[in-house]
Amino acid sequence: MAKKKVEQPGSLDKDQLKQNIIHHLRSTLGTSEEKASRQSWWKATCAAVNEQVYERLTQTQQTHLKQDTRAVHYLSAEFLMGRLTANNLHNLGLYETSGAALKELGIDIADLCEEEPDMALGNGGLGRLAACFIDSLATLNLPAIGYGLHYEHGLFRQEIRDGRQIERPDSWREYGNPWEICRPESIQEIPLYGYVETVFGEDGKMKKVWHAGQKIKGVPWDIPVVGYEGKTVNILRLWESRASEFFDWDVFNAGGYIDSQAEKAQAETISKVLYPNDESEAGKILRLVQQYFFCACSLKDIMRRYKRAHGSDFSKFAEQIAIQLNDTHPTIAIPELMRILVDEEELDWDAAWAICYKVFSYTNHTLLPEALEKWALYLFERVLPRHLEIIYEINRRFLEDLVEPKWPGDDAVKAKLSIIEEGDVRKVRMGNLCVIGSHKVNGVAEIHSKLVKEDLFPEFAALWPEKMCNVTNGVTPRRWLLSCNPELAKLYTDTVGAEWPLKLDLMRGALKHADDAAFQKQFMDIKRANKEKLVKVIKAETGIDVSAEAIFDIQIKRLHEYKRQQLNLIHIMALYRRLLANPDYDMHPRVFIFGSKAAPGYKLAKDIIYAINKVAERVNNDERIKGKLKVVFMPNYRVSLAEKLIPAADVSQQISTAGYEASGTGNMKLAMNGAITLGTLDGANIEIAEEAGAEYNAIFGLTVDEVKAVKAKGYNPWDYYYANPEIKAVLDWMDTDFFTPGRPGELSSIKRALLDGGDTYLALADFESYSEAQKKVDALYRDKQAWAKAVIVNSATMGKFNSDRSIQDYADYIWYLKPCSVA
Ligand code: 9GP
Repeated sequence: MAKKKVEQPGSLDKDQLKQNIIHHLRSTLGTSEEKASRQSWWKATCAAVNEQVYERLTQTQQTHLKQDTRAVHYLSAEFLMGRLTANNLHNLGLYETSGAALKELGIDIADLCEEEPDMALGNGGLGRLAACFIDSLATLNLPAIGYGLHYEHGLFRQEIRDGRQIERPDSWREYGNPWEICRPESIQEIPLYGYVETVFGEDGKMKKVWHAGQKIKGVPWDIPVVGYEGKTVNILRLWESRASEFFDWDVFNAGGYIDSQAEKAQAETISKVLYPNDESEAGKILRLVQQYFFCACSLKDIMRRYKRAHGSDFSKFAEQIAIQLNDTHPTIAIPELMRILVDEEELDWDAAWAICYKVFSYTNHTLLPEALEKWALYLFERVLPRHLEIIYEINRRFLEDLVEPKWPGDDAVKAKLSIIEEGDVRKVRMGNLCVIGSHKVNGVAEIHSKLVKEDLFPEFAALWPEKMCNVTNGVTPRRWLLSCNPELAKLYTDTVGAEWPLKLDLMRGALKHADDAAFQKQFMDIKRANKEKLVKVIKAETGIDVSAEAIFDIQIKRLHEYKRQQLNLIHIMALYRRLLANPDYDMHPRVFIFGSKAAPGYKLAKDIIYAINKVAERVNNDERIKGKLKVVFMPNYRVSLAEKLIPAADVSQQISTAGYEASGTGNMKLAMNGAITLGTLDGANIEIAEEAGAEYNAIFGLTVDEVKAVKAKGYNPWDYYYANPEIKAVLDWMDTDFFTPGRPGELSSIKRALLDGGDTYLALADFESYSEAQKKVDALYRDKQAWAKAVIVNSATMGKFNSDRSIQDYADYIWYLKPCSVA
C-alpha cells in the first residue's frame, strides 16, 4: 500500500494516518493486519507518528544551528518519563485523529497506549520534575537538551507478596522502544581511574596529564521531546556505557580474554541500573562512576557542538551555554569543565573559572542530609585523581579569597564551608562544591528556598545573597490534565477556551461557575466517572471491591518516614477502632488508597507497606463495619498508574512534617484534577493553599517554626502516647496478632520507631490535629455543594503550578534564555 508523505504536524487526516500505520505495520514491523499483535499495532502507530516527530526534530536542530542559539543543558541522573505515546499524540494535535484511525482498524487507542512500558528512569519527584521540565522547555520553544543515563533497568517493578514488597527488575526496553534513536555518530570516550603526571610543555609551563586506567564508551540514545503544538522538538540524550575498544592495556595491565570480558561486563554495569544500592563500597564507586560518566559524556557533547560553531575561542562559551545541575548528582560536571578548559584547552585558571561560574546553576531538592552527597576522599581519588586536584584548588582559592576576608581567622566557619570534610574518613562535599561553582542556587518552593538560605547554607547566603533564589516547581498540564483527564480537559476547553494547556491561568475563568449548580454537576459527574473507572482498575489489580460512592482519599508518593504514611495508617486504625466500638459511627464511607515504593534497603519503609497491607486485609473483610472503610495498596506505583489515580481522587494527602518536603508535585497534580488537599504547611502546599484559599482545603499540623520549637524543647513521643488513649490503643494493637493472625508483633517496628525511636518526624505530635482535619473533610464531603465548590476552586486556581511558569522563571532569572521559533 502506498504511503502518503506528510509535511506538518497535526496536518495528517484520519485516512493518511491509517495508511501510514498499515504501511509501518507491514514494512517496519514485518507483519500484517491479520496477524499483528497489539504491540505491533502500537509500534506501527509510533512509527507513523515519528515521521512527524523526526521532521520537526530536524527542523528544530537546523534552526538552532543556523541561529547559533544559546541553549540550556539540563543535567539530571533521573528522567521519569512514563509513557510517551498519548503525550506525543496530544502534543502533536493527533490524539483524536489517531483514535479515529485506529478505531477503523479495530483498535481502541486507550488499549493501545497500555502496550507501552513506563520509562521509569527515576525514583520519584526529582525525576518526574525533570520530565515535566523538558516538556515545558520544548513547549516554550526554548533551545534545550536534557542529559542523563540510559539505564537498562529503571526503578524496580514492585510486587506485593503476602503484603510485602518484592523488587523485580524493570525491563522497559526488553522488546525495543520506538521512541529512542541510537546515535553512534556521537559516541564519546570517557577516561576513569589511573594517575596524574606533571609535565612541562615547550613553553615552560607546567601541565597536568591524566593517564586514565580505563576508558568507557558512551553511546547516546536520543528521545525526541515534542513541545505542545509540535513546533519545537528538542531531545533528551541518554548515555549508555559500553566497553571501549581502546582499552589501555598497558596501564590497566589486564591479562587476556577472561579479564577483558570481565572488563566489558564492568563497563556495561555503569548504565545497567538506576541508583544501585550504595551501601557497599563497590556500590558507592559505581554511583560516582555513573555520575562522572554521564556528566563527562554530556560535556564532551556540549564542547563538540560549541567548537563546531566557535572553534577554540572560548570567549563566547558562557554566552552560549547554560548548564543546570539537578540536585548534587551532576556536580562533578564543575571540575570536569575546569579540567577540559585548563588541561585540554589550556585556558588560565581564572578565565576558566569565570566561564564555569557563569555556566552552572544548581537546584537543591531536599534538606535531608543524606541527599547532599559526600564521597569518601580515598574513593574519589581512585576514580578521578585529576578532579580531586582541581577540587583542592577550587577550595583553596575559595577559602583564601572569600572566606578568610569575610571571617578572618575563623576556622570553624572554614571547616563548615570547605568542600573537604575532615574526620576519620575525609569526604568531598558535593553540595558545597555546587554552591561554590554555580552563579545561582535555587530551592523548589518558597518555604524550601527560605530554609535553604537560612538553615542549610546560611554562610554561603551571607557571602552571595544574590545567588540564592526560589523557583517554585510546576507540572505539565498536558500530561497531568489534558492527557490523563480528557473529560475534565474538555470541560475546561468548553468553559474557558482551548488555550488553557498553554496558559493555565485561564482556568481561573471557571471560578465564576464555582457556585453554579449546573457546572458543579458537570464537574462532579466527571469526577464520578473517573472514580468508576478506578474502581475497575482497583478490582483488576488487587481484587478489592470498592464503591465510587465513598470518598477516595489518596496518598501516592515514595515511602518515607518524613512523608508520614505511618500517620495516615494510624489514623485508619483509629477510624477502624471507632467503627468497631460503634458500627453506627457517623462517617461517610471512605477508601484510603496508597501507591508507593520503598527503597530496597529501607527496612522500616518496607514494614510500613506490610502494615498497610495487613490492616487492609483485616478491614476490607470485616463485615461489622459495613464497608464504611476500605484500604487499598496499589502495587507498582508509577507514572502510568498515577495518571489513573489522580483524576479519581477526592482527597490529596500531603502530610509531611513541616520543613521536610521541599515542594511536592503530586499535590499540584491532584489539586488540578479536583481534589482537596489534606496537608501540612509544608513545601508547595503553602502556595497551593494561598492560591486556592486555605478554607477550601484541610490544613493541619505544626508549622515549620513550631516543629523547630518542639524539637528544641525536647520532643517526647511517650507524652502523646500516654495523653491520647486512641494513640495508645492503636500503637498497642500493633504488638498483637490482630492484623497478622498467629504472628504477634509483626507490626511492632512501627510502634518502636514512633516511641523508642523518638518519632523523628513528629507523627504523634500531629495526630490529633490530623484527625480533626479528617473530620472536617468528612463533614465537607457531605455538603455536596460546598464540596463541589471547593474542588472547582482548587482546580481552577492551579495556574501557578504549570511547569511552563517554572521554566519561564528559570529562563528569565537563571539561564537568561530566549525562545527560538522554529519555522
Ligand atoms: O523531595 C523532593 C520533593 O519535595 C520535590 O517536589 C521534588 C522535585 O523538586 O524533589 C524531591 N527531592 C528528591 O527527589 C531528592 O532530592
